[in-house]
Amino acid sequence: MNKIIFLGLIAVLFLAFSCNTDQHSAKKNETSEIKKPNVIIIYADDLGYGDIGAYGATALKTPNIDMLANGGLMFTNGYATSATCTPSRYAILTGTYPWRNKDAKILPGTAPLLIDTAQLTLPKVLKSQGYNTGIVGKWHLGLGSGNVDWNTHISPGPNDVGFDYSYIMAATQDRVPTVYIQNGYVTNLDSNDPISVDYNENFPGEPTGKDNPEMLKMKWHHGHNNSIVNGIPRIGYMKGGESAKWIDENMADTFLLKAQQYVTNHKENPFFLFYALQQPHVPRTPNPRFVGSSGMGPRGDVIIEADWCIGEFIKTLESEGLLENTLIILSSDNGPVLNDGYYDDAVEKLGKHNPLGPLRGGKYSLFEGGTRVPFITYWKGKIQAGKSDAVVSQIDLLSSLAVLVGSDLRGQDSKDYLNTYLGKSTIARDELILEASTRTALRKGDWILIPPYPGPEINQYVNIELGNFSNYALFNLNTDLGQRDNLADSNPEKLKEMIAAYEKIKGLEPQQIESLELK
Ligand code: NG6
Ligand code: CA
Repeated sequence: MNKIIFLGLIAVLFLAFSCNTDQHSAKKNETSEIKKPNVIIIYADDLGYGDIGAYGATALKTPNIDMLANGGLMFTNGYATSATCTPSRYAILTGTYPWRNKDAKILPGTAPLLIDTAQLTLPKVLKSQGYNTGIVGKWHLGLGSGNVDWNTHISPGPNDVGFDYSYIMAATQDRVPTVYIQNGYVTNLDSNDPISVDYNENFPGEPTGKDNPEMLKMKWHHGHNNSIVNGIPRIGYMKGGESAKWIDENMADTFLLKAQQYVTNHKENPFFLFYALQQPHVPRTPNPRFVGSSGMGPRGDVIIEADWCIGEFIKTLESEGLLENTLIILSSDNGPVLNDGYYDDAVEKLGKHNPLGPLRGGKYSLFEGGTRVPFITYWKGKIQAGKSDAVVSQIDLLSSLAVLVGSDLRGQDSKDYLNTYLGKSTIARDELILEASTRTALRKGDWILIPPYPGPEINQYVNIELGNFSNYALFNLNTDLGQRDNLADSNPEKLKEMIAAYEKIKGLEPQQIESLELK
């Protein structure tokens, strides 16, 4: 009797197993026939809403970005989560609002990794669906877990939060260490000339921008007066690593080449590439090929250079036959700034160009100019060319791309707007928290609520209006895109509704609401 049951069980198991393998192979055939699309995010640094031809710039020519904008979907209400870099990058990669993480602010080059290695990230989502994942360019999300030794394997870093391949600069072009790091190792490092980095104290005998102006080829305006690398004074002190130091004027070409190589090496299988351009962040160091190309000095020249890089990169996708199966998303991490710490003629040679377009504020600002950025989706043959006024945010890319690649994973604050990104729907994000250096505002429909914050109205150094008000400010973007008309007093009903919505998202207690109102 027992034997019969046993044999029966074996038969059932055998059937179940063979059925399962049949299903499995059917599924495998299906997926190998329809190859999953590649996903590429091209992420500029400090590129303004008005810096691109398609968005209205006439003095600056950006034909390659315009090709993406005119041949794809150009969003006029696309947002970075924040008006500075680190928090925006944190949000696009984690789908979590940066104000939930108290450390998500502009980081020094020695900061530990900001993203928890256990946290869900966009590259992890794609990896879970069989994608190879790569990042080339600016990181600025911290490395290691404190006291990084730059002379050995640097970890945790991008390769521990979902990227299979990384070729990065640690922080910004104006911060040390001024070296490239490939999969956790500083490239071209001579072990006899080890790197030391300190953000508090200089190393004995090392020149600085402050004390050695005669050594500078670019002068500092504010900050940026610590170690000198390639004649450019930086933020932070660095010693050693001579052979590993980057050449600023070659940075664009270097990142482009690595991005192209990544594509070529991974073209056979689905891949995700985060191509994080360093332009037009300071110090602006166009390759000699681009010097003078804009007539606007280095800031304009590096935008022309970035546009060229994007053109070359697209040519690679084209020649590899990948354009029809690749979704390209182009955006910027925050709004524009002219003088961000160096004398580089950005203000003096601006002429009629307006990097903000119709917006108010700029980088560091709670006004629209801080967070509303160029935002383009392009997919040859799949996305119909057009313009979209739908409110979209980079924070939603994680969950939307999860849907694209067939994953059930979702980010904490990230929602699925895939069809909006693909132009199949006009559904917009209903509520969006905007952030500028830990201050936050709310966009809901056409309305913007800016809570009261202490501090100056203008950052005098960069000459940007920050959006600090002594009381709640309310704007209607439909009638007042430039945010000149504060409707808080004349529209108390709307103000109340917006405050309630804001507090609900931010999760503040009622007492905190009162104290904010009284400020
Ligand atoms: C600021 C720097 C600015 C820029 C910014 C980061 C000074 C005075 N200013 O602290 O030059 O580096 O940090 O920019 O040091 S971001 O785009 O990476 O957020
Ligand atoms: Ca930036």
